[in-house]
This record gives sequence, C-alpha cells and structure tokens, in this order.
Amino acid sequence: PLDIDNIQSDILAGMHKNKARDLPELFFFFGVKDAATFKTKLAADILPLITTTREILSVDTQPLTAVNIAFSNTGLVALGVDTDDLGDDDFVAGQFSETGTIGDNPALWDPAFAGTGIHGVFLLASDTVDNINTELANIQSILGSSITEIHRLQGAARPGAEEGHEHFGFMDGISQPAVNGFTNPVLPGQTPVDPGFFLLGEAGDPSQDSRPSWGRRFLVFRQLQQLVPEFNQFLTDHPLDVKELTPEQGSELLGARMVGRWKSGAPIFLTPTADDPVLAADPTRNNDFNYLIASDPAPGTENHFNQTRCPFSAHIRKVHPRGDLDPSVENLHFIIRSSIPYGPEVTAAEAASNTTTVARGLAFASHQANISNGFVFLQSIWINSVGSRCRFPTGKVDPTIGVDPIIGTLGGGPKNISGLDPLVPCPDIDHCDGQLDVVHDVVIQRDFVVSQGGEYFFSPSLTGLGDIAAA
Ligand code: N7H
Repeated sequence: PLDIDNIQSDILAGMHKNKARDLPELFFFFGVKDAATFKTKLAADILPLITTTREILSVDTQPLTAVNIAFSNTGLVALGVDTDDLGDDDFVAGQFSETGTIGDNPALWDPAFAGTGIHGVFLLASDTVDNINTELANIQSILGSSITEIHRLQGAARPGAEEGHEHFGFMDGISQPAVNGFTNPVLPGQTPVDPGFFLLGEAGDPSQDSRPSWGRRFLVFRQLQQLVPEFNQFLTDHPLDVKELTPEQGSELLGARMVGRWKSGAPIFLTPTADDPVLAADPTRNNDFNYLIASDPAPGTENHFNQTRCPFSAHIRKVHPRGDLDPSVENLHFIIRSSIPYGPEVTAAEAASNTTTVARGLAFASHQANISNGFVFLQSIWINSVGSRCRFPTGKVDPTIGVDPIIGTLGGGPKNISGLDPLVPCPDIDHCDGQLDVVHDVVIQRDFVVSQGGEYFFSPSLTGLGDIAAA
C-alpha cells in the first residue's frame, strides 16, 4: 500500500478534501539566498507544516491552511542535491529551455519564469485568502532572508454558479485517472493505473529501482492566460449552422465541440446536440464513455473514425484519446491535474469591447512521475501537432485535423481545424483529406490561451524533505 503519511497532499488528494478547485490557493515562488539557513529551518520548522495525504483526507486532521512545497532543479542543486538521480532530463533542463518544444513564445513569458531563477514553490490552500496570507507570513518569518520572493499567483474559485468552472465557462476537474491502491471507489470510465505513473519509485514506475528512496513526483506549473472576451467573440462570430439551432445555440455548440464537453461538463460524445446538466452532475455517468463505441444508430456501433459526435481535435479527445489508441500507449501519458483559475471575472467594459484588459487564466498544475511522458508529450505531440491524432491505425494519416482548438498553438498564427462542424462527419479517415475537408475547416485566427511561462518542480516525500535538509 502507499505510505500516505509520507506523500504531500496535492498529488493524490488535492489541497482540500473533495474541494481542491473550490477554495483559494496561492502559488508562492521563491529563490534560496542562504542554503545553510534554509536547510536548518526546513528541517526544524517547515517540515512540521507540510500537509500529508492522510491529513487532507479527513476533516478531523485537515489543517486550517494546507501547505505543500516543491523544488526546481536549480533549487535542489542550490541545496546540494544531485538531481541526475531523478532520471528526468526535462526537469533538469527546466521549462524555460523547452519553450521551443512545447510551442511557447518566450517573449510572452512573465520575466519571473524566464531563466532558472525560481528555486521552489509553496502551495498554500485554505477557506480564505486571509488564512493563506497568515500562513505565508508565518513561513516568511521562519525563513527570513534565507529566501526571496520571485513571484506569486493567487488562485480562487469563480463566484456563485461558476464555482468549479474555468474562465471560459467550462466545468473543470471532472476526469482524472484512478490510482491503483488509492482511488476508491473507481468511477465508471476512470482508467486505473499504477501509482508509479505519478509517484517515483512506486509500482509501475519503469525506473523503480534506480530512483532515490526520497523520490516522489514531478509538478508541472504553467501560468496560462485566457483571453475570455476574445474567445466569446469568436464563438459569437462563428455559430455552427446546424438545423433548428439559433445562432446562440450554434455558438454554444462550437464551444462545446472545441472542448469536448458542454459548459456543464456533459461530454458531447454522449450528448452531441444539446447540453444535459443532469448527466453532467452524475459522476457515475459523466465520464463513462470512449470514442471507439457509440450508442447509435444501435448500441455498440463502431465509431473509431467518426467525429460526428466529437471532433478528433476536441481538447479532451486530444489529451485523452479514450479508446482511439491502444491502452498501453494511451495510459503512458496520464497526468493528474490540480489546476485553479486566477484573476477576476470579465468586467463590463471588457465584455463590451471584446478585449482583455485584466489578467486572468488558469494556474495549471499537473503531476506525473516522468515529465517527458506526461506534460511535455501532451503539449508537444498530441496538443500542438496538426495531424497526429489521426496517425492510427498506422498508415492512415490526415494532416488537416489541426491542433487542439483550446490550448494548441502554431506560434500564435492561424489554426485550421477540421471536424468542428458536425455536418462534415469525416466517416472514414481515408476519406478525410483533400478538398472536402479543407473547405470545411474552421480557422481560428489567434490563440485564446497564452502561456506566460512556468517551471518544472519536484515534490519530495516528507522523508525526502528531511534528507534534502541534511544534504
Ligand atoms: Fe485541459 N477547458 O476549459 O477547455 N481541460 N484545459 N489541459 N485537460 C479539461 O475532464 C482547459 C490543459 C487536460 O480525461 C476539461 O476534467 C483550459 C493543459 C486533461 O477526458 C476542460 C486550459 C493540459 C484533461 C479543460 C487547459 C490539459 C483535461 C474538461 C488552459 C495538458 C482530462 C474537464 C487554460 C498539457 C481529459 C475534465 C479527459 C480536461 C479546459 C489546459 C490536459 C473544460 C481552459 C495545458 C488530461
């Protein structure tokens, strides 16, 4: 069994019981100025503040403010740790050096993330921002001038009925892989995978024997700005022209087909023409599908090469191709997400001018035991490739599917995406190239999600934190 007393809370359980996305969470990025003092304080005063997975699982043991800590490669090196042992080249290189691979424009990065100056991050979550600020002040007074603040990002749930929805308006945090030996119950449609996909050295980690005993998991952080009024204007300007739908409904359908779920969270594969909030709210049904088999015209219908119900390019089909690929390939690329929105609601002036003037977006956080198979693969191969979702089975290639319409990027330039229009179903990939497809591409002229940078972090076990302090 997993030693949940020795695993920081965020990876498996989140920062709050059942509520990871609904409460404020602060990401506080720092540099280490005085390694010796930092290590002394880490062992004596910070370690007792770190929230374990077991503590977060019960309301009786949850702290007022949950605290997690993770280090970048340069942070571990500054503390005297040999990071080659971790066996992850992406981690060692740092996210800034990989902007080319992951399709980011480094000129758009927040200067805080440019380079390798961030040594670590504290994650703090509580019921209120005041509690978070009190705990942060406590941590800062413990660590004094041994650290310096480099950047902070305050995440929070959106208000009222938008709680749990990201800034474009879509319910987030519905689909996560199940971790063998931890997730209970496993819900219909959840794929159980070994803990070694997320936790270094656990069962299923291919490098199980060679990773250090204090190894735990990698955290990929990204500050992803969302241009919400511009996104809304795009939907308004391009309603799908489907019989019996009003222009408003046509716009809503286009948004849903770009994501793969309606704003409620209902998967379009199960309910392709209209939202179904009851289905969306039912955890036993809202994830229970794969793209291989459809329910019509008869139950069990082969659907492999069809995108009438869900475009090949839809965000959730790109990042989790449920049944489109062999499970041995597909499962390799699972991540656990614990992202949270940041920034205020769209103002009336922004909505009226269709122009973003206030920063808002997603504080994206994902956990994996291998960054190359996890975030980097998803972003560079499935999300940003124009045709890769169709390279199955071997030999059938459609180069016109396009990038992920939500987060895919071609350097900020126009993106041609086919399959968004359900009236052009592409029943067979063999017939899905050439003139017909090109005519019906939807062209998205700009990116509505703009990466402002991030970093790769390593989140040690609690024992590992003690070892780092002693390094
Ligand atoms: Fe995505 N969105 O609102 O459109 N994402 N995502 N994501 N995402 C998901 O199923 C969104 C981003 C994944 O198992 C949902 O939980 C936005 C990155 C994965 O079916 C919605 C941004 C990466 C899944 C969004 C963003 C991923 C997923 C449906 C950026 C990886 C699970 C809710 C601003 C590199 C897919 C749900 C599955 C789901 C949105 C970023 C990956 C609504 C706005 C960068 C693996």
